[in-house]
Amino acid sequence: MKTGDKYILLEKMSPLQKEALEDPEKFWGEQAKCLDWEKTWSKVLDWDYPNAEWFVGGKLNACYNCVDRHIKGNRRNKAAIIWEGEDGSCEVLTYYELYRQVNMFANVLQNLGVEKGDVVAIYMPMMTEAVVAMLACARIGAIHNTVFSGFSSEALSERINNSKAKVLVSTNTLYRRGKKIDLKGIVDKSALNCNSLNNVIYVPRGDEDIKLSFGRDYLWDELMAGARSRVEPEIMDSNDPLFILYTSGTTGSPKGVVHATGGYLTYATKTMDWTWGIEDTDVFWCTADIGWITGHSYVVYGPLSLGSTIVIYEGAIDYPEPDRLWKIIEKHGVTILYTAPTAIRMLMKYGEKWVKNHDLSTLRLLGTVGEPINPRAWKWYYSVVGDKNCPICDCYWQTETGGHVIYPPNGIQTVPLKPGSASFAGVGIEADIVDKDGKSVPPNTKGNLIIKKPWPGMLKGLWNDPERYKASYWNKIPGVFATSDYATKDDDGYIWILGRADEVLNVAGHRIGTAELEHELVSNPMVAESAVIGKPDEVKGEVPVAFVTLNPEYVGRPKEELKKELIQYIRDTMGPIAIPSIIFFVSKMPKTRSGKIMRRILKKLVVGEEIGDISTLEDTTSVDEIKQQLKGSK
Ligand code: 6R9
Repeated sequence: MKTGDKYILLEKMSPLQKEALEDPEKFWGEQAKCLDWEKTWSKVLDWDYPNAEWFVGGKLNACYNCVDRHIKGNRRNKAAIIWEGEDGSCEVLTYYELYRQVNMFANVLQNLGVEKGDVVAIYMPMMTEAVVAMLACARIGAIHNTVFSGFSSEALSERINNSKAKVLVSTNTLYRRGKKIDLKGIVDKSALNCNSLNNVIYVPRGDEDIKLSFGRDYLWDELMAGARSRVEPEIMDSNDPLFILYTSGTTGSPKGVVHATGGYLTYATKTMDWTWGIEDTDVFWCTADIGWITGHSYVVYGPLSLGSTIVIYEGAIDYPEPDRLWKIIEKHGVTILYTAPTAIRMLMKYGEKWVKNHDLSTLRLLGTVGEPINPRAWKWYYSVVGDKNCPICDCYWQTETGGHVIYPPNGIQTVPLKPGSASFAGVGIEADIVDKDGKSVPPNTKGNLIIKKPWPGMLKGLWNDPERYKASYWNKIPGVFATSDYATKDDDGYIWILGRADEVLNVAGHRIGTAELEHELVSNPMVAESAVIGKPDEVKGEVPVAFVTLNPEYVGRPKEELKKELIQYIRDTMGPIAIPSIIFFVSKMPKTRSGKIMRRILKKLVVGEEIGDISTLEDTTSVDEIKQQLKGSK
């Protein structure tokens, strides 16, 4: 049914998409003019498979584009950031104020010896200073490496060490659900294992004294007090790295995804506009944390490059009451809300009354990202939250794609929506669904989602690991970019994402590598072997379930005690988001004769599906044992 594709190309494609696919280089060359360039490129794309260089020879500065150019125009006094703390306190930063802070912090970094090409780690919750720190890095050509503030000290050290970060920007305390979390304690522990790290800067939060380690630690406010108020933006090559962001892969260690300046910023800016059709009066609230890619492209770079007003909220969206999110929308007049299905499902559980008590009439668009949205949550979002007035923009993309790749382009044309489908490939994206040999599959058939040609938001590579870059994205299905997601196309050409094709779980929209979690489990002395699978969950989409065999000396110990210890261990080593929802202690794993653990069988047992033929198993009694345990756990 090749005509299926043609139908979409002819009927549903916007003139912009036609232009983009007919002559990509001409098209992207035109689009890149949305940025201010210090020097125009000599070539739009240099494609040396699998390495792409975008806007070759072009020079620009990302911070200049997100800040300076707006204060020169009429956005000088426009709100850039509306920040709200969990305790209800608010702060508004105009573009001029943002400009001042970014300049001063850029100078602070310079004074600590940070130079172009150095890496600066940022381990902060949602505070304005986190955005300031990112932009200040971009201003002086330093590469930021943001680490989600819910990660453990070990995860932080691993990311600092792998990127050889020189400076870390953090805070002493994180507020979550009214509780204080001692971030400084985590940083102190982590810093002990980081040789490259010279300095830590703390933004003080709360009124406790912060014990500083002499010669290493500084307070943000004190350094800012002595900083110059103007730092010229460093003129960067379009292909210089802008940031590194670590994400879970199929093997043990996280992958350091690198995005380069010109291509990434062009793509973040354009997709921001194509998706939402940004207007100057919009108040855009993307609830993602800056520790994830969504926080990079659609909290910081996309909106600020367009001179938008963003909302940043520090705490939990259902604290102190389930209507906190709705309250914030009402209070700040949010026009576009961009959040995750897991958040929608959680808020839906609290019930409609919490929504209906608030005037949400400012909303004009609603977005979702991070995982497939189930039609029930979609419909609730559409009718209860949006009052049937706001299209739902289901945006599919990845850390690696830099920006949305499958999404309804509200800023350009309206497409009829189908609950649960992210609709069509975005402007300039040639996506397809193929079998393992790269052959297109017919409509309504499950296949691998791939992208055929490079696009400006595509990752530049993996930090210091060109081989892994090739193997992870370009060698799976030769010649094309493999997303590692399964998808299908329906008869109307709508794309439906079916979830990860690799061993990566999607827990509440966060990527967790099963291999990474298994690796941590077996590094605990109690554990001999481990296998992790994902179990569907009503709110989080998916939760990790761990199977563990114990080392002989621990076999007799009470299971509850062991469980508690292992949970604490995972909390410390990976952070709370990776904690398994169930841990099964088994005496043996179901394995093939060649000794491979059959995770497929474990998964079927947990979700209650027929396990089918188990003749390849070495010892089928392992399955009976697990069945017994599952009965007991119900
Ligand atoms: C942006 C982000 C990427 C993985 C991706 C896919 C899943 C993201 C989705 C979606 C269905 C959507 N995903 N958006 N699945 N519909 N709208 O989440 O990046 O953290 O790298 O995760 O998330 O499985 O491969 P990242």
